[in-house]
This record gives sequence, structure tokens and C-alpha cells, in this order.
Amino acid sequence: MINLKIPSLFLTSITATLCCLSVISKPAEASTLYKDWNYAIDSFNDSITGNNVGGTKYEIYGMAFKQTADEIFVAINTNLPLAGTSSNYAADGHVGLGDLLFNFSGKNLSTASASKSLFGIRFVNNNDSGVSTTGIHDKVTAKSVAKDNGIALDSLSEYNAWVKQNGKTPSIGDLAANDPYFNQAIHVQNVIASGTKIGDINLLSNLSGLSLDFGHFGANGSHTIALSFARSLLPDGDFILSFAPECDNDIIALKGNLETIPKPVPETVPEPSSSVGLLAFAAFGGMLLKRTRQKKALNASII
Ligand SMILES: [Ca+2]
Ligand SMILES: [Ca+2]
Ligand SMILES: [Ca+2]
Repeated sequence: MINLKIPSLFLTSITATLCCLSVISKPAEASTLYKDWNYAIDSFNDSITGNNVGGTKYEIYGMAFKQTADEIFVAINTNLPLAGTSSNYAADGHVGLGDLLFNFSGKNLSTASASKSLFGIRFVNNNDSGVSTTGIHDKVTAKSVAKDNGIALDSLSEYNAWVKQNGKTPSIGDLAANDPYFNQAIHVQNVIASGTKIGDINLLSNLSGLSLDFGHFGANGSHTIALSFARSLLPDGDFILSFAPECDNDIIALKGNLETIPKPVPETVPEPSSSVGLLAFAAFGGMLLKRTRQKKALNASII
């Protein structure tokens, strides 16, 4: 009996050690912070076109998010340019970039869409978005335009299976390919269906000075698209941001958080009016002192 207990204690100790090691080495589930940007890195080989899987013109490598006291920045690293691409599979001969969909509701995408709880950003004017102009929109419902833009498969689960069948690894950025955030039985909603515009966005042509570095994660898609908008247009809280081209031939999502960052308080300096007053007072004091001395000198000379 005693001989049996010792190995059992020994095993318990080893198991505990292994558990601790596995906790320590477990990769972070949320996004990765690097130089003030929150990065979601996607599989580099889960885009599809025709019979090709991985590294295609639709490949998305990563998405990044940053906030300051006044602004929000979003960037996407992908092989697809801002203008989109021509495609014989698309009904209109063109596959554009989808819209950005922000979900602060804590519900899955379909539920949040049904209750008009999404925020959406249309940032290109040549896609099949349901809103007429670019900008950020509130009370958004979302829809998928994947079928019209040429995807031959019938659902997200079929897309995931096709990528795996070709020996590649599907993922949705910070989420697993089969995460219940997206309904696996349909194509991912990738554009705004309806919404109310609440503000404009700026497409950024000069990315230097943003400290944006997708290359740090080996994300080297041929295009980095970045935009900014006013911080005040989105609420505080945890959110999921999702994006895909019109054809849903690759999908990415980023888990993030927004909080109110206090604006820097300027250093207190004396008001100009009080500075002038002090100077005038000092000058007046000086004159009085001078006159008193002159008067004393005069009195002395009379005496
Ligand atoms: Ca990808
Ligand atoms: Ca199209
Ligand atoms: Ca993906």
C-alpha cells in the first residue's frame, strides 16, 4: 500500500507541474498588443479562388486597431487592393472590399444584426453595401453578398471544410474558424444592409508615423489599407470587429476594447492679463522707489 502511494503522489506532483506549464505557455486568446496597436493575425493560407487555396489575391493576413483620446484607427493587411479586383465569377464582374462591422452587444453577429445593434463602416464606394455613402453608420443590420460575388460554396462551414480538404488552415483572426460568433450554416455577413450615417472616415494614404508594423508578425500582404475616424463615434466596451471581401473568400475578426482616454491636461501658465498686471505693478513700484530716493536726495541737498 505504501509503495503504491508514493508513485501516486509523485504523479500528482508531475501533473500539477505540467498543468502550470501549459497555463504559462498557452497563447493569448485575445488580440496581440504591439506598439499601441491591437493586432489580429489571420491564417496566411485560408483564402480561396477557383481551385486555388492559400496565398491568393483574396488572402487577408491581419487586421489592427488603435485608439487615442480623439481618434480610432483601423488597418487591414491583405493582397486585395483598395479598388478590389475584377472577377468573372462575380455578377457585376468585380469583387470589392466589404464593410467593417463592429459589434459591442456581446451577442453573435446574426443576433446583433437582427436587433440593429451593429456599427458599420463603408470605406469604399465600389462595393455592394446597402448604404449609399461611405462613412460610419449606427443601428446597422448586415447581409452577405458572397453568392453574388462568386463564391461557389454554400456556407461558412463548407468554406472551412474546403480549405482543410486542401491541406490548409482556416482561421478568422482572433476567432477559430468554427467560432459560434458566425453562423456556420450561412455565408458571413460582410456588408451593411441598412443603417444611419453618424460620421465620416478618413482613408489614410501616408502610413508612416503610425507605428504600424504588420511585418513584425510575418503578415506581408501586398496592401495595407488604413482609415481613421473620431473616437466619439463609438461607445466604450468590448467589441468584435469583422471584415471580409465581398466574396467571403477569406474572413477576419478582431477582439478589442474601447475605453475613455482622458485628454492630456495642459500645464498651468499665468494668464496674460495677470502677467501684464504683475509687470505693471512691478514697474509702478519701481517708479515709487525711484521718486522716494530722488526726494530724499533733494531734501538732503536743501539741508
Ligand atoms: Ca487569411
Ligand atoms: Ca461586386
Ligand atoms: Ca481567415
